[in-house]
Amino acid sequence: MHLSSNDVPVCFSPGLFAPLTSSVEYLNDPPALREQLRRDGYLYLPGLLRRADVLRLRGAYFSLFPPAYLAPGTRPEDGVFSGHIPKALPPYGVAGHPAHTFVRSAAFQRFVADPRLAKTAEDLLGGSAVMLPRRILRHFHRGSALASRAHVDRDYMDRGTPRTLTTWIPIGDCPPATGALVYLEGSHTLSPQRYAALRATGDRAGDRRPISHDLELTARTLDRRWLWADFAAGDVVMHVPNIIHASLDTTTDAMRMSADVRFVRVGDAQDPRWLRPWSADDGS
Ligand SMILES: O=C(O)CCC(=O)C(=O)O
Repeated sequence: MHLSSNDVPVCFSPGLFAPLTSSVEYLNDPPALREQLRRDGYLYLPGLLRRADVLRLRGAYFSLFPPAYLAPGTRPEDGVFSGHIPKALPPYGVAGHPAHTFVRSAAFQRFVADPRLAKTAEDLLGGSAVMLPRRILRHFHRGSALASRAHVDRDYMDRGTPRTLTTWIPIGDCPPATGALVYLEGSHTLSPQRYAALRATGDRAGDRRPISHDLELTARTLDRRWLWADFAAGDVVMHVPNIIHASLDTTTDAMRMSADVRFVRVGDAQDPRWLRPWSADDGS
């Protein structure tokens, strides 16, 4: 398997990659679930959501695009890229783009309000929780060589409580080649000093939040593996704000679509930048 992130190759070898561990068997045991999260920094919950609900949402989103964007003979819920980007499409995620419209839609709001997500978040946070209103929809197609750089969420939400829980939801099947999320094993236990030097090697001068766009360099420097899964529609991963994670480039015809939403305990300070619906140009 040839993988890359932001167009930088990363070798899919046992020295650099290992599978995520499922915690689905602990779903009815909140103390055990919390212990898994404390230990691993993430919880991989295959099949937490109904596959049909996820695929319906995928279909509703891709129906907002001009038909020429989708491969002939495929359904919107397949989300298969035709290779043709309609000229009239505004830049990704800004007003007028379908992703901007979609996160404000009733269908999306209903989907993220799934009680299974809130219940699991409350079990993990140990009390009543709220979902922050800034909910991100990410969609990449092959050829864009765009992915999320290695980062920790805390660097993007450090004006509120450190007790946050991120939920990453692939909206469709998402194997590594479609651009899956990967976690750096045990990296939530590292002091930020350990990866401070990596930030200087990044490709985003002026933005100190990303750790690196080079996943192989990150793994080798920090001497740990990237944890991956062959995500299917319905799977969910939850993670703590200080685990290093990133995503892979989309190289399949099937497009990568996901949502990431964050929970905090009721009464905890909420970062003011996360109180408005997401827009790709909101600077956060
Ligand atoms: O979906 C991605 O590529 C990044 C998501 C992410 O960073 C997160 O869920 O915290």
